[in-house]
Amino acid sequence: MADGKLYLGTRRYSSWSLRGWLLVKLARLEVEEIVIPIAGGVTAAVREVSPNGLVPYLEHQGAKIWESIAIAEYCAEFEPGLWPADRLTRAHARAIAAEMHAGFRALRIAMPMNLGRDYTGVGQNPDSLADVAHIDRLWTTTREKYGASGPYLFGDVFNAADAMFAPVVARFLTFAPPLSDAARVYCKAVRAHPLVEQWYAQAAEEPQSWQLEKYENLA
Ligand SMILES: N[C@@H](CCC(=O)N[C@@H](CS)C(=O)NCC(=O)O)C(=O)O
Repeated sequence: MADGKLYLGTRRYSSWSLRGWLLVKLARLEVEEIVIPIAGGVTAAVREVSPNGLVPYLEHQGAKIWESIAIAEYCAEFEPGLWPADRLTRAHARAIAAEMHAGFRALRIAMPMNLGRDYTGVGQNPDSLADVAHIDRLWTTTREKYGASGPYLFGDVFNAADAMFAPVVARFLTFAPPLSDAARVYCKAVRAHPLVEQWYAQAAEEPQSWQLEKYENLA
């Protein structure tokens, strides 16, 4: 019996839904997943259920949580390993996760998530490339300092920071902007994570009628 509901948007496109879903799965919350096909702007069905009119939106054991960064903190109450145990390392993880939540707008506009297309070389402009370079540096310096024990940002555990950046990995795989070798290796590791694999597989099964012209013809 489910303890609540997780509202998501079209898996193929909804980068924020991917974050929320990964966090909920990593915390092993038992919720019913409700996928609403998004309209590519304002989706009436999302507005009807979600307090901020956006997905992801989580209802769990009486708690109502929107905004993916708040979902991360809520999930970490059930699975503390979502953040690193060491205080200073945890501070860094929270800082980069929050930076992702707040920023990289140029990248998000120029390279919208689409799990089913190859848009190699599309979406590159000075602002989006500056975001790409900044993220590459963030990943590389984080992995150099904290990631020695494994392939993820903080080593062998795929944590909340990885969940926040997973849709960026998806964008980089679709749009193939210039990346360092270290960033490429990180992208491969995230793509190979079983939950990311599951999300891609479920996205591939969505009805074609959910696809939106504006995201399918960027090239
Ligand atoms: N800041 C929000 C962003 C959520 C967001 O923008 N979600 C998009 C889908 S990726 C959305 O719901 N857009 C409205 C719609 O499609 O109707 C969060 O962190 O959860």
